[in-house]
Amino acid sequence: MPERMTADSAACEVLDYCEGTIETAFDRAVSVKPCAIGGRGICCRVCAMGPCRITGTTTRGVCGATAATIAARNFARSVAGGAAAHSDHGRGMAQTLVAVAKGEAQGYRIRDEVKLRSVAGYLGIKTDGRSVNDIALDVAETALAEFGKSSGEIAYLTRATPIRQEIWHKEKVAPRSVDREIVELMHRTSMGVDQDAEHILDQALCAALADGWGGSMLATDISDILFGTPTPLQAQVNLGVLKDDEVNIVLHGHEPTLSEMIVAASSDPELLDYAKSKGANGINLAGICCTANEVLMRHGISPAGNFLSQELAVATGAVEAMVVDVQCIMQALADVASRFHTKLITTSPKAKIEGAEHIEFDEHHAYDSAKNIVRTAIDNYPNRGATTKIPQTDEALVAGFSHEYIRYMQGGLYRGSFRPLNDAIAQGRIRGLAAVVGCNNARVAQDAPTVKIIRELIRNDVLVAVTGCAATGAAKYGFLRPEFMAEAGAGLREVCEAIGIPPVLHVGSCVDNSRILTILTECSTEGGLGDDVPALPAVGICPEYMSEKALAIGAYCAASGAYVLFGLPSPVGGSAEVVNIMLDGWMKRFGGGIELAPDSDELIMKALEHIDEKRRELNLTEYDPKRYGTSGDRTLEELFEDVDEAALGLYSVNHEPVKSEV
Ligand code: SF4
Ligand code: MSK
Repeated sequence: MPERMTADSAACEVLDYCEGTIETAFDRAVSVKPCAIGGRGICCRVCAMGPCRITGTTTRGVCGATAATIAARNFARSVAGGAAAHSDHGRGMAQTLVAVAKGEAQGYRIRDEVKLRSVAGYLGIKTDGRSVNDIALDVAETALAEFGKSSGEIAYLTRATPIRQEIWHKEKVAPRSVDREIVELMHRTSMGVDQDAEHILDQALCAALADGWGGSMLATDISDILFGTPTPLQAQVNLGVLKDDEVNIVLHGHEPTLSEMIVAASSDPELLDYAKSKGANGINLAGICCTANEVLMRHGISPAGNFLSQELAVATGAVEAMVVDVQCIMQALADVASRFHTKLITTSPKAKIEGAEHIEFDEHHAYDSAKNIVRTAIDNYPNRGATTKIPQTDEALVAGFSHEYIRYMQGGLYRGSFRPLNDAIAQGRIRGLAAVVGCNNARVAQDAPTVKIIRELIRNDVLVAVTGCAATGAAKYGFLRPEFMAEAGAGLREVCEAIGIPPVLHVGSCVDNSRILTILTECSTEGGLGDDVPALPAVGICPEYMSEKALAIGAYCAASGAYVLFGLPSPVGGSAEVVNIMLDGWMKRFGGGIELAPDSDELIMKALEHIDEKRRELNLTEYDPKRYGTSGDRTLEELFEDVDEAALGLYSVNHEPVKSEV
């Protein structure tokens, strides 16, 4: 039975062990039947005359609301929830930056001054002759205003292409501020307000844009300022990263503020000695969900798994503490933890879980909070059972491809640009770009759609960027190793091997989908592939979405001109009108739209068709999978084996052609 629920052999191993004794989300997905009406977006609960379910001969709610209004309202409220979650993360980062700039945040410092200065530039803040802390304070306070101001516009909108900005203004979806647009969306979707599906969805796009180009982008930028802009580094992934002889602390949730301090505390000599005094050989950190991505990208901390692995990590019996902050934390973790010695520790003033121990994190005393948490985990080590069930499964990965690094790797510090990438796309070496993002969902086999889609895309010479739990999913199967080239098409392989990158680039956590907006904008402004995002041979795919945040991301990507495919049945499937607005309607107005298809083969086909259509519209070389033969390093090595030594002299050791004497 576990084999059907996950593609991950480590997860299977733990599920086998849990079967019949420890209940997990994999079991509840079988016992809890989804609601067929709510699942299609046509159950309305916004007033006490309902819930009104539009089914059978019922075509309107008690107030007369139609299926289209109800489905649009439901979708819009999900976007509001998702945008609020990610943007509140961004606000938290800005608040931390205020404290750091004022010298009131214990343990933190500004690690990336270059990024601070470029963010100051975007926000119109002067930097010449000013101290780092002065600039940082202005950046933080201006960023905080981006959440609450009630007039003007989100400042980062100017980072989009000029055409995109014009479209947003013409279509009246340019957001004023994050809170303003989310509040208006909640207002407009309450009983008896906005009752035109397209008009409701416009406000959903507006709130989503406030998240993508506001809250989330600020979250990414300020994280980089405080903790460093990611560059590639190596780690391992999967449950096998837990250690039998060390204190295992799993960091789970989304925000990097506390986890950064725990990383520091875990190498504190005093705590390492304390761990030894309890019989442990060290302190081992691992991550789950997007906290995992944050500490992976900046410190090489290995992820133990993605969303559906959270209970399984505890069920290994080897976790002394699972430390959680906000988002994607299953309430059932407390039950699973109670079956073992594991302490579930909540840390955010925003989130408590019954049965968990609450050690509230305070950024003003961050290092003390972190040490307290690590000490609690160490104290728990002697309580571990005699045997653990850690699957001996892990996989190597390379992560940390910030958009700054992607630019850098294409020419270095002084000549970095997106030109080589655009050229490779124009020549058909790279057929197109795809962002494969999002969650796990217990309704589908963990990782299976994500892995299938990524495999087919790279076989078809599509360069893939991954974020969130899809990134961890891809990593588990080796896609994030530079040596993982066997399955990539010849053109893609040649480009990746020349630069030394894997065919699948780990771009970050869920809030870092904002980095994908920047990458798409850079490709558009570099030239040669049109002058705005809709012209690019590029798609976004979210094969296993679960969270409202994924819908907010899909909405801001669509409004930014991207064609976005989701797996799973449509959450607006009960209204053909809404389905049509979100695809054809948005495509006509914004050049991007959202389409849902539960079948992975269909998603792959639609993605490749879209890429090829965009190539034709740009008059690019027609993509031919055979054009680059069997190009790549292996072919070059074979070539060397076949030629004599004199011919080998045609090449220098670094494979650069040198002048022949002949
Ligand atoms: Fe029913 Fe209308 Fe109330 Fe929704 S708003 S619950 S459709 S009466
Ligand atoms: S953690 S939002 S399950 S990607 Fe970002 Fe994973 Fe989705 Fe949470």
